[in-house]
Amino acid sequence: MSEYVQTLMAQVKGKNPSEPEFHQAVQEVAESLELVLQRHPEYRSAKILERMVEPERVVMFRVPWMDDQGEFHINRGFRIQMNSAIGPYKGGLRFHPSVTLGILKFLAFEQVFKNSLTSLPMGGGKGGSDFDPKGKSDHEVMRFCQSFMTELYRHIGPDVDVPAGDIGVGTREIGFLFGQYKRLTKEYSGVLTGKGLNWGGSLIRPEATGYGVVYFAEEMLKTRNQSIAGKTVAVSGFGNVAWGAARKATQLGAKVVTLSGPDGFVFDSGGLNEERIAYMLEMRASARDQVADFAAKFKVPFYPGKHPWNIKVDVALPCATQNELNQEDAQELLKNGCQCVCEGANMPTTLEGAKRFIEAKILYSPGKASNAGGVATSGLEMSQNSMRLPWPREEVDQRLHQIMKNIHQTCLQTAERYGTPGNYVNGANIGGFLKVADAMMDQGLV
Ligand code: NDP
Ligand code: 2IT
Repeated sequence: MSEYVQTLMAQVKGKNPSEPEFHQAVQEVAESLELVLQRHPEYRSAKILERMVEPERVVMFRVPWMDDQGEFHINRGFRIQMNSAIGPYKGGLRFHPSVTLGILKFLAFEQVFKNSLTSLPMGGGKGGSDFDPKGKSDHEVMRFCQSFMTELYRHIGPDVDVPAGDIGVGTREIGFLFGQYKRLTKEYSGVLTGKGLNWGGSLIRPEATGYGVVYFAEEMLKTRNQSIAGKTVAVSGFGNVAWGAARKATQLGAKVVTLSGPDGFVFDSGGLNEERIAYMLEMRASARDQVADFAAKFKVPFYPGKHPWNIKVDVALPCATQNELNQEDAQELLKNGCQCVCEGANMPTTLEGAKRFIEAKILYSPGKASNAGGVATSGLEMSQNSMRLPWPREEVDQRLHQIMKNIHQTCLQTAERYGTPGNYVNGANIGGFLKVADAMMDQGLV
């Protein structure tokens, strides 16, 4: 670590104590950016990175709600408006008991670079709550969402800040949030993405993140004259992103042999098929939050409390959550001959894990590049809402595919240009940074 990064990290840690995930995300980016700051001292003297680690605005609020038994509950709501240099704040909402200010700051920070990479005009933001959707009824989720939006609505808008889904927030929650926004503002607008198809949503948005991950993996494999067809693939998670990734990888002829949940992982040696992929949606909707149900239904082995990284696979797609793949897991994957790790989740690999992949020179892409298809398709939803014209499935899918190819090219070319060919982490961080940094320079002291 250079002196510059050390000083920056000391400042970030001092100012933002007890936010280890935020420190981790900043450190990864800062280490890549050293290459840029050496060549462009103007960014350094304008303190662009120092500005980028400070959110433009943080909103934190009380979310009171009542359960079906009449008991009161109080959760905490957040929206981090990180950077609006290239467009309105854009990023998901996460409902999970592990949500803290630091988790959302790491996600908002990542989102700034990711959204820039999509080449669409979107700034970065993230929000959510420590609300636990597990085991809650539809009515309880609705009351929670209505209460959450009753505060959030005054801070967002179609040209201000456009939230979407993330862990624990899917079409059902977006529906309840949208309904409440409309009641409070009298406005029917594209203030949220991930909407239902009948009320302003875009075709392909539910599939987009996972499909994009696989499109990106395919591009990476192409650089080594390979393809995902015929490859054995480990997927973690069983939520929205894991579902899309499993579906597209299977469609393209890969054999997806694992899924995971907070309870452990399943090993399906024959590979998933349509019926099993459809069952992922049922599992998610059940709110039971366990992948053991899959093992019971299809009579495949279940490994409680374990991650799927000790299985022999060609490709790994971590699609569950942050820091789910550590140094030992990385070594295990490498030992078993894994050639490609393409992140679907945000920051699923620890810094040490990522280092192992980079040293081994396998194909390794950070989530901010390979999972950008979700927010890119959110951007396409915003365009369709503004035009008041929906595009057909093929058109959205084609655009998504092209965006993923472009992001891949940006990463590859940028990494090369900055003297680290094949390093997708540097490519993504630098590629995402340059556009935002230039916009900030143009806009004065913002
Ligand atoms: P879902 O809620 O659909 O699924 C999340 C999955 O991860 C579930 O299996 C969930 O189980 C598991 N999970 C969540 N938190 C933890 C935890 N602390 N420990 C273990 N497992 C956990 O979310 P998504 O599929 O939407 O999101 C998955 C990842 O992809 C996240 O990192 C998200 O930020 C990222 N992402 C999502 C996008 C989107 O458009 N939805 C776009 C780009 C990235 P459980 O809830 O029981 O913990
Ligand atoms: O992490 C992410 O990129 C998302 N959860 C999607 C954000 C969005 O605005 O679609």
